[in-house]
Amino acid sequence: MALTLYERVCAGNRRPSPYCWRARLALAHKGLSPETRPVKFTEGALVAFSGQHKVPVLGDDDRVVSDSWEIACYLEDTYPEASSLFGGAGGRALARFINHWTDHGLQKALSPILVPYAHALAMPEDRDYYRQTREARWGQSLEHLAAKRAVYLAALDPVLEPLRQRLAETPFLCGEKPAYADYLAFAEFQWARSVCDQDILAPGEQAIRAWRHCMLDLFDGLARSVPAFETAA
Ligand SMILES: N[C@@H](CCC(=O)N[C@@H](CS)C(=O)NCC(=O)O)C(=O)O
Repeated sequence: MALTLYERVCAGNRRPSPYCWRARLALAHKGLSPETRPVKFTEGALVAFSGQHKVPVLGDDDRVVSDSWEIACYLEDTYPEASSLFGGAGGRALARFINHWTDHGLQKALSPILVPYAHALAMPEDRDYYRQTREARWGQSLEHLAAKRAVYLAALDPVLEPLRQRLAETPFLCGEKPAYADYLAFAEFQWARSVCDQDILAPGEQAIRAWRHCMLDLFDGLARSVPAFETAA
């Protein structure tokens, strides 16, 4: 079996992509260690064999899967004997809901805070592309976004409330042990840790902090094993 994960790489070998962290953690959950292939923002052609240009892309012998959700479902269905990512059909449906909340809630709130930092840590040859695409997406300059950091941090606060509430109840979103919903939300914090030297959590954010530390320790410290800003942990 030859498993290959194509994932985003930035300056200093940083691995900031939350989508790629979803896949990395899902693979680790299944006890699988892929070979990783770094892909710069301007190297989308490297994964064109998957029929699109985004990462993550998983190669499993002659099978190719793109999109983090498709990868999670592929792993769950192809490696059913390993620990479950979802815990059954109902769990899969709820994990998909958390996927949508992460994309349209958590990530949407974090992006205007993190994008200016991510630009500074993109590969030098990727920076123009990153600036152009992100400024088009946000309809304003990166400098404008950076100047409004405090506003965006205040807007993040209520978005974190479901995490706060749930993590005050059990150590992980999925209960006593982590599973895919945890990887979905945690992957966003991996992005923060990878690019941002400022702590995005308020000092009193105990439950989310404790969860992040547990998540960083999983799989022999897989999420700690990449270059990052400890100040943001
Ligand atoms: N829905 C996809 C989204 C994948 C995605 O947007 N990946 C980013 C990782 S940085 C990407 O490749 N972006 C390409 C770009 O910004 O040009 C998934 O869940 O995997």
